[in-house]
Amino acid sequence: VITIAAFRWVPEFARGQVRDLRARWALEEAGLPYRTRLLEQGDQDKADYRAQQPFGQVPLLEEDGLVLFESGAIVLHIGSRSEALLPQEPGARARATQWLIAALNSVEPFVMDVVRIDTFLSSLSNALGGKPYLDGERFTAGDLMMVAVLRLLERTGIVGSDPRLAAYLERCTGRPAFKRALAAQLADFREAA
Ligand SMILES: N[C@@H](CCC(=O)N[C@@H](CS)C(=O)NCC(=O)O)C(=O)O
Repeated sequence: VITIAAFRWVPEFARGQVRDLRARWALEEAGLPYRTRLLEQGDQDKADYRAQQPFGQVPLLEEDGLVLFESGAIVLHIGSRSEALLPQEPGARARATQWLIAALNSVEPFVMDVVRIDTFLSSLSNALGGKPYLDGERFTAGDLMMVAVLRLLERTGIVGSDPRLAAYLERCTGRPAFKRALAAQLADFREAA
């Protein structure tokens, strides 16, 4: 029977998102029974697990001596046994594989950046704390660059969801020097139009 390695414990926010779900879902679609090997804290760094999964991650599939890691490889392997996941017809099979690779290679890296942005922005917000600027009472080049970067998110509403960062952004972009710089850039574009 197929065994899928998964973590026994993860923080609340990760529950329902850990990548062994991809393997479990594929097995459910394929109608294949499986059992789990639940890793205790620290198991992922032990030599025996690393010998099977070099990166110490989940999922890992084991079946009759076959050991596979990478959720994509696992789903393709399960799919090779199920028309529900990978059609027999070669063109349709190739297209299903194409979309699986698109998910992992073209879309997932950007999605993961969005997932991580919350952590980084709340750390930044905590670093700012109740101060007007990152280093305290006075504006520095650090604020200039931080705000130049945060402004890239202007159209997303992400910064606006943190009132402290939103106020910081307003404070910095309200500076006369910023307004002059922005007006000058936009004027150059207007002239060129
Ligand atoms: N590319 C791998 C990524 C696996 C992965 O990131 N697994 C996470 C859980 S969702 C993990 O094991 N993280 C623990 C760690 O990296 O130490 C896959 O798709 O299988």
